[in-house]
Amino acid sequence: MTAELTRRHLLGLGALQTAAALGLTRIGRATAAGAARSDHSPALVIGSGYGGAVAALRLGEAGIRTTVLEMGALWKNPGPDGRVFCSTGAPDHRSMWFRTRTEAPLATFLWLDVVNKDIGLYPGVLDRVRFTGMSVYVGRGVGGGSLVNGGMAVTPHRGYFTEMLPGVDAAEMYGTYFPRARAMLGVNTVDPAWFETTEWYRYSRVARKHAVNAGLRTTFVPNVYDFGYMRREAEGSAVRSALGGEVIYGNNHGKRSLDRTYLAAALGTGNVTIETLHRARAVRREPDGRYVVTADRIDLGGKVVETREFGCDRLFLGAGSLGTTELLLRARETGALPGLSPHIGTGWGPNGNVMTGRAHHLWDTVGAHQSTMPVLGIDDRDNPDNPVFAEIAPLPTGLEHWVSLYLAITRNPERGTFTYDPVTDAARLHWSRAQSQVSVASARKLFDRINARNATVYRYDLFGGNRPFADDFTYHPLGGCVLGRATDDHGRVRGAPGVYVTDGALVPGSIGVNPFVTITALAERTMDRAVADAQAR
Ligand code: FAE
Repeated sequence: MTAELTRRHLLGLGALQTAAALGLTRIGRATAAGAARSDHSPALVIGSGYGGAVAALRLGEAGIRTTVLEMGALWKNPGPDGRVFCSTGAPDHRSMWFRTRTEAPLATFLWLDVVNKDIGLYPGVLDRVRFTGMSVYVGRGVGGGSLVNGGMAVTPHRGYFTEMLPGVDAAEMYGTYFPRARAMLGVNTVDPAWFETTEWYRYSRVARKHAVNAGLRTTFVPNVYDFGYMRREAEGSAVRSALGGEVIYGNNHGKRSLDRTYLAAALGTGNVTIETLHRARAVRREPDGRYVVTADRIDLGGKVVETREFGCDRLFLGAGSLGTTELLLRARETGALPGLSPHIGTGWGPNGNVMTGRAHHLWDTVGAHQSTMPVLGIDDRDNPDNPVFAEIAPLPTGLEHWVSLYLAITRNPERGTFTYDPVTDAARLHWSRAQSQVSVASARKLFDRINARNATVYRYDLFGGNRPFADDFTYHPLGGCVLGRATDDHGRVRGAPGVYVTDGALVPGSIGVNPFVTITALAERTMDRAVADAQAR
């Protein structure tokens, strides 16, 4: 990290803390006393996840004044318990986006309704967006998915990347953009010697043993959680986060989420302002070629307290696969941007996600202590008959439960489509349970083999409906505005000059591994081009 970057990070972190301390919804240069509220910026970014954060930093660095609109909250202020986020074991109003009850991926344990809890309505950090046959988990807040995800930072195999995105120069991606993304995100790996001995990863070692018994290979998975911090947690010299059951409702410590990396650096340029609790809902183009985004500002109860219009010369969409697709689909179908491509809304997929659990023999204990950050995956990606990457996931209940949990990433070629529903003014996903069966069949092939070799069985008590496979939700929504189809090969939206897509909507439904490194690297590539476009004007 260069000195300049460090200085920027510090300045940006200061801006975030100041906004939190003062209870402001606006973060950045406009936080300064007396700064005028400006609703026109040369660049406007929607969303502050991976795509939005990369856009904000690279624009700010280029000296382009930029506003970021984020529908979620800034997560920096501790609650009465002294913590910013709640844990998975004791969720409260901070856990979920305007819900009265949590909707965790695991529905039950031993068929008992002990996982989900009643909560108060609040702009909590995790959302579950429900469509028929598929629901999609997403992060809400300054940092998007980085606030709630498992931190696994995986670079896809080059062959599969090229198959999925043939219009992208792979040499440039693997030589420049993937390394740049990993460095900026702060990717690190667990110390193998510590991994082999710590009680916190016994669950991974047991699952590895069973995979190896079945002739399978495992691989260490890099992560953005600071493993040095995790070791201090284990030694008792640091406050527990990954070792304290924190993950899907946020990590209070240890995780290098985007607010600590890209967004801090973006704010530190002095050119970037983030408007939180602002939900963009419409985009139109003025006769002079500028874009105007209409956004609702909501309060902590979800009530719209103000509707604002933000003008810009260039618009960067980083609202995630669902958010970006919905905004463009609505703009096309309502006639606001009639020239958009018919490909908007197509090419969506859940990255072949399937979750499953296996029950062990009594002697194969997984340990009551489990780190929430996965570090090992079953890597059968090179199997031509059934390529699967299955991360060994934690189930941190604080008790021995003899369960191995997995998130399998299969290569499902099925794709879903979004249409615009004028009655609800929302995008509707067309994805059937039959389409998920392709992923289930692939996961079943892998785990049947592991069960057969270890004389073990599936768990039927975890996902509701006595199902051993959860095929009705995804953590990895991808596509909807696919690179090279809805956009050109550089993320420039066809039919809307000056509009760019920088997020997971660009990836055509599947990438074979956890996606945020790919999303970040593609965003870096898009922003190189976008900044060059801006400077060429
Ligand atoms: P994303 O990070 O979702 O950011 C979009 C942002 O836009 C969010 O902050 C939204 O609140 C905001 N937004 C949406 N609509 C609007 C609007 N209309 N107006 C204003 N703001 C808006 O998008 N991936 C990995 O690679 N490794 C993992 O270990 C991993 N674990 C995961 C665990 C969980 C529980 C979840 C939910 C996801 C996980 N993922 C993981 C997926 C990863 O977080 C996801 O692919 C990225 O966050 C997607 O990045 P985008 O920039 O596309």
